[in-house]
Amino acid sequence: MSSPPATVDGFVREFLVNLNLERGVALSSATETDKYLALASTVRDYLVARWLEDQRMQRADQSKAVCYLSAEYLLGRQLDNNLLASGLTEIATEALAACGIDIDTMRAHEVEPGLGNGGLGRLAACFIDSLATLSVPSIGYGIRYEYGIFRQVFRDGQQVEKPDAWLALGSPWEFRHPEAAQTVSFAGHTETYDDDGVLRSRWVPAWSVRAVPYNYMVPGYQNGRVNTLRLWSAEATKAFDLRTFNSGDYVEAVRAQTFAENISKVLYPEDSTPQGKELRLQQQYFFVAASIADYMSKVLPDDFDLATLPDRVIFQLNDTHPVIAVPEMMRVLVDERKLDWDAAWAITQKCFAYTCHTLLPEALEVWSVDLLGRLLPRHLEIIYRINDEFLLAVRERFGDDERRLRDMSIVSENPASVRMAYLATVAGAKVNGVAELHSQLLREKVLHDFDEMMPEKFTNVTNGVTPRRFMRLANPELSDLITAALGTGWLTDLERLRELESYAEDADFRAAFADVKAANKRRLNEVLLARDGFAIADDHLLDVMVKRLHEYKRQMLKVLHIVTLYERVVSGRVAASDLQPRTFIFGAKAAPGYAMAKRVIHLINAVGSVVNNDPRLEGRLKVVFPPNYNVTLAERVIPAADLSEQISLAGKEASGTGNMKFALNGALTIGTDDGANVEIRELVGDDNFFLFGMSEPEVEALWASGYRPGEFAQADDELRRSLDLISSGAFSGGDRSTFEPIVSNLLYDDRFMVLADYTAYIAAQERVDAAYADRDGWTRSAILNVARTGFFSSDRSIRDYIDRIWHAQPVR
Ligand code: AZC
Repeated sequence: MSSPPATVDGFVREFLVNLNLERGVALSSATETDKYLALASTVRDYLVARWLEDQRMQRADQSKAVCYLSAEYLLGRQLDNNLLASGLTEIATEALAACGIDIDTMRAHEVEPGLGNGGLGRLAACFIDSLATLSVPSIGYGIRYEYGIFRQVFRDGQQVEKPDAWLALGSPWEFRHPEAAQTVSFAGHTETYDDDGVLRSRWVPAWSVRAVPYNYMVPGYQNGRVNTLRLWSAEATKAFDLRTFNSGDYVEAVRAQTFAENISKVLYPEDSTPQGKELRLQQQYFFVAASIADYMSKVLPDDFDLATLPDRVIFQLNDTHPVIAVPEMMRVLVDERKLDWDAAWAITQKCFAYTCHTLLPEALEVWSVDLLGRLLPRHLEIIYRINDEFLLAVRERFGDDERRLRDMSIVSENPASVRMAYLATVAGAKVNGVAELHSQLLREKVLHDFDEMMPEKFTNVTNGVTPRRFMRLANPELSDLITAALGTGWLTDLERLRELESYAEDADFRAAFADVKAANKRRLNEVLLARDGFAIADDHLLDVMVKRLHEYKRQMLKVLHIVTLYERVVSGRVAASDLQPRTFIFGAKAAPGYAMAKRVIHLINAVGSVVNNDPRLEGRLKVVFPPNYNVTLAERVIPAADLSEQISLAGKEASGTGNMKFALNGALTIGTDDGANVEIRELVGDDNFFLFGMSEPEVEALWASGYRPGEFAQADDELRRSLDLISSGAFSGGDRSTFEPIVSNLLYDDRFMVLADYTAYIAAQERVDAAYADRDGWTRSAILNVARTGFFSSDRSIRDYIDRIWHAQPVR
């Protein structure tokens, strides 16, 4: 098959055909939705031929493929990315103009698929972009949630969650393939049977659902490569339907259908704090079982020698969510393909690798033996056997070290549960953290015993972000400025940004760079005015903290900074005219069940409404908290930012990826020595980064010596005044109880040591003000941030995965 001609006329013709034949409307009567859907189909038409060809090659080719297993893909809008990748942006713009349509209204019409919570899901989206751009044969597997991450609204300053009906306008980027459905089973019991003289186990499930794939094209950046993202949707099986319909119980049949379809209904909105819900385990097994069956049946030839499977595929486990794939692979190999256990285990251990994204113990998934046994009885048996054999190996190596055996057991006692991170570590060929410090702490702390036993498994791959979306699309003016200086090619070879270093010394370039920043602020102003009615003043330093709301990320430290500045003025110690004008932007969703995080959201809004309306501040401080921070908003906020807030307690943020996006767009970072901040600071240099706070070893030492947050409040007058102001009801209409739990938590518990880092943080913010006063010097630093952070392209991350873990080769 061939693509439509890549000309304006060709595009117009294809667009009108789609409008007429797919939407059944004429241009004169088409709605915005009709036009948007026809436009999306048109862009798709240009990509399909390459896509089919790449799928054919992948089947024919013997090269190794990467199957990225992730429960989340936080894709963001697709239209612009697909236009850019296919090189059609200009043609499409002109073609639509010829039809009287402004392409920007089409862009704005798209609802982003929010099929992820935050960093982990967005990382997966960056990775599939880079895999395609590097021409690595790969498939992304995941879940097509009918409802993605909830839409956040504020009522009286408090978060309210609304369902995210992202499919309501239709989803033009997907192809449903019912003929490629897989059956996924659950529950029931296991039994042994005599298979021609061999005693084997098998699973007799109680119920099953149909997993229907929806395929999405993942185009590489202007390289003609189109990979696949395959998201599974749950439907009731035919057999199930028939049986109940035949029994005449219509209502029961429909209920059964709803039950099955619940599995892919909604994304769990917990980021880093899994709830151990049965439906979540169903989701996890549902998508990995379908993905493994899909890969084995659709991609591999029928006569395939399973012993060579590790030469053909690596399944990358994006955190613990897909780890049930390990016993599933064993079940397929042993029970279905009848391999003996040792041969199957040897294969399995080479086919999986595991990425850990956290250090918080509460974020490591654990499933109760009881639940696993009920839902996946055969898998539980397999896990027990894997564990028994593993503990034998531990005993062989370390003797009867009961402490070690207990601490390393995949199955823990009281309550009996399965530690999925341990299962992944035992099964995986490699285990990686997502930034240098994180990988080091993983080895030293979370998985210390495993590192002692099998150090060769552990490696690091520092995260990255796609420069196509987060530079070229989000910041077209900066991209043009860079291209004018360096020529083309840097978008796929981001280390070339280094060549900008000399431009930092060029006054004209600095002026042009500052103009771009100013233009991005004006554009953000327009977006926020239209979206939420907020205005951003041109002359304010734009200080941004956008990320999930979590105590370890320490939005409270940012709040205390704002309250401190406010208190200085209202108490008369500082004149408003002496403040550096600043606008603080927050963006953050809280998990619906996370009470403290929701209180902090309430407090930010409350502080904002007081600060923004107090005439004594003369408009010099402004707090802006647009609700429903998502990828689309990130693409507007990040390019406008001057200051990037990366202020987690050292040792808690595995990597961060927002930190990279800000630096690449010329914001300076104020941050702790945590996650990838460490690597950003090493690259940009101390002069271009505002470091503050305790290092991870200092945090440990303070814990060990007995942390008493109250002592820090006693020692810093301004800290005490700020906490008192919050307690006094100044931000809650005089009500002292509203924010009391936040203040007491800080004074008496403060797990994330906000008070211990407060003084250093305020001092660092003063250094920020001083630096910003020299605007030209600031711009110079901003340019150096861009020039020196090309390392954080997700293309580099993917190359590291290839070299250190996958050993798969790009196919051109
Ligand atoms: C996040 C980490 O918190 C963040 O630091 C990292 O940048 C990101 O993954 C990508 O690696 N983790 C999660 O979102 N979720 C879990 C379960 O860790």
